[in-house]
Amino acid sequence: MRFHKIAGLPALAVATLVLGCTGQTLDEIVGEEVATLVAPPMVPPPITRDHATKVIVNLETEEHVGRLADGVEYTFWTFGGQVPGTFLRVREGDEVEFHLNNRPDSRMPHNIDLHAVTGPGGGAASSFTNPGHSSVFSFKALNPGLYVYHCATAPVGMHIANGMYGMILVEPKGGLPPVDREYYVMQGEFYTEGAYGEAGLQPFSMAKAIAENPDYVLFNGAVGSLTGDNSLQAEVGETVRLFVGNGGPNLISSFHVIGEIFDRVNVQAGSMVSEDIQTTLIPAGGAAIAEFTLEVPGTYLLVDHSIFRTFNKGALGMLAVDGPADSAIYSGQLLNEVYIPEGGAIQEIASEPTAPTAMTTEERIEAGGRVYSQNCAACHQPAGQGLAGAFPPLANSDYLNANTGRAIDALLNGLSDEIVVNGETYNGVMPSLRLSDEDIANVLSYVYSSWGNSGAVVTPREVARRR
Ligand code: HEC
Ligand SMILES: [Cu+2]
Repeated sequence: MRFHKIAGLPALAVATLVLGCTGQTLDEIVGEEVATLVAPPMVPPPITRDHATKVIVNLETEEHVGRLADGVEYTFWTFGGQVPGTFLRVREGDEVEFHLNNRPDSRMPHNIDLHAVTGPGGGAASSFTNPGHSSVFSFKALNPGLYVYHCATAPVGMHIANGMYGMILVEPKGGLPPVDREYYVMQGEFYTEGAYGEAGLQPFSMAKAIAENPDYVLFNGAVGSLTGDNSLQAEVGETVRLFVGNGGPNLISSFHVIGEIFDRVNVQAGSMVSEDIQTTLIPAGGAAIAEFTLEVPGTYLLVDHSIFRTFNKGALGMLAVDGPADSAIYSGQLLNEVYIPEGGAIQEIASEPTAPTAMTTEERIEAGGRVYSQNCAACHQPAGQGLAGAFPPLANSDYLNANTGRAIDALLNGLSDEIVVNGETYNGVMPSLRLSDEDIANVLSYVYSSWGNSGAVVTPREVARRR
C-alpha cells in the first residue's frame, strides 16, 4: 500500500484524508549507501543528507560464549557479535534494504522484528534465516523515532533473553539538534541457572525467565561494560545525548542518572519532548532519548532506579566527566567511587537431594505433564509436534522410541550432536535443564505415554544409574 504525505504530517494520520486526491507521493529515493555499523556504546554519525536514499543494511546474527561477569560465562545470541545489537541510523523517508545474514556456525535460525517497520511482524516472517543463509527484505522508514529491534524466532523470549535486541534510529527530516556526544545504552535481563556471580558457563534458565526473576539486569550485556575503564566520557560544558533502550525481555526500566537531571527527554523515544526529568520509564521493547548538559565534573551513575537491580544484579553504568569544578553549582565533597564486589551477592546453598517417592505410573505421568509444560513446551511445543528446522518432534519420534537410555542422557547432559528424527536432520542445541532424577523420570514417562509414543515408563532409579 502507498501512503501520501501532506505538509510533513505523519503519513498514517492523514492517509484517510487524502484517499482519492493526488497528494504528494512518498519521498523520492536518490542514490544509495551502505549503513555504517559501529559497536556500542558508540553510534554512527548524524545524517547530513537532505533527501531520502536507499540504505543497505548488512547485519549478521552470531552466537558465541562470552563474559557475563568476572568468572561467569554465557552463550550469547547476537545481532552483530555483541549485546546490544549494532545501532542502525537512517533518515525518515529512507528505503531500507535489510540483509540478515545468519553465520554458518550458528546453531539456531534467527530473524528480526524492527519496531520501525510498518508491515506485518516488523519484518519477522520475511527475515527468517537458517544458519548459513541470508535473507533480504525492504521497508520504508515512515515514522521518525528511536526503535527497538529484536529476534522473533520461537521461543521468542529465549532469543531475546540471550541478547538478541538492539536499536534503529529514524532521524526526523530536519535531523536532531546538534550535541557534543551521543551514546548507546541498552538494558536487558539474563536468566541463569546459577545465582548472580556463580562462576562457570551458566545455562539459560527457562523457569526463571517464565517467573520473570532474573539473576542479572544489565546495561550493554555484561557486568561492568560501562564502568571503570569502559565508562562513558564527557567534559564539563558538553551536552550528551543518550539513546537508551530496553530489550527486556520482561522488566520495565526506571532509567535514571544519579547526579544529573535530563534537560530534555523524548518520551518513549517519540516526538513529544519533556523537560526537566529525573527518571524516565522505559518499557520492555521501548526506548527514550535523554539529553543533558554537564555543569560540574565527577562520576555520574547510570542506574535502573528499581535500585536492587543496580546494586545486586549489575544494572550500573558510569559517565566520567572531566573539567573545572564550579562551587556555585555544587560544592560538596567529591563522589566516592562505587565498589561492587563481583560475585558478592549471597550464594544459594544447594538443597539436599530428596529421596525418590513411591508413585504410581499415573501419578508419575501426571507430574511429568507439569514438568513438560514448564521446561519443554517452549521449544518442543505443547503437543510435542516440534518446530520445523529448529526443534525436533517428540510426538511419534523414532529417535525417542528407539532407546530410553539415550533420551535420559539428553535430559541429563543436553544434546548438541547432529541427530536424525523421523528422517529429518537436526543440528541444534538442547540445553541441560538440570532437572532432578525424579523430574526426568516423570517428564519422560509423560512424553512416552503421549502422542503415539511407545508407552515406556522411566523410573528415577534408571535416571540415577546414568547420571
Ligand atoms: C531450548 C529449547 C529446548 C528445550 C527447552 C528442550 N529441548 Fe529437547 N531438544 C531441543 C533441540 C534443539 C533438540 C535437538 C538437539 C540436536 O540437534 O542435537 C532436542 C532434542 C530432544 C530429544 C531427542 C530428539 C527427539 O525428538 O526425540 C528429546 C527426547 C528431547 N529433546 C526431550 C526434551 C524434553 C523432555 C525437554 C524438557 C524436559 C526438552 N527436550 C527441552 C531443544 C530443546
Ligand atoms: Cu534469534
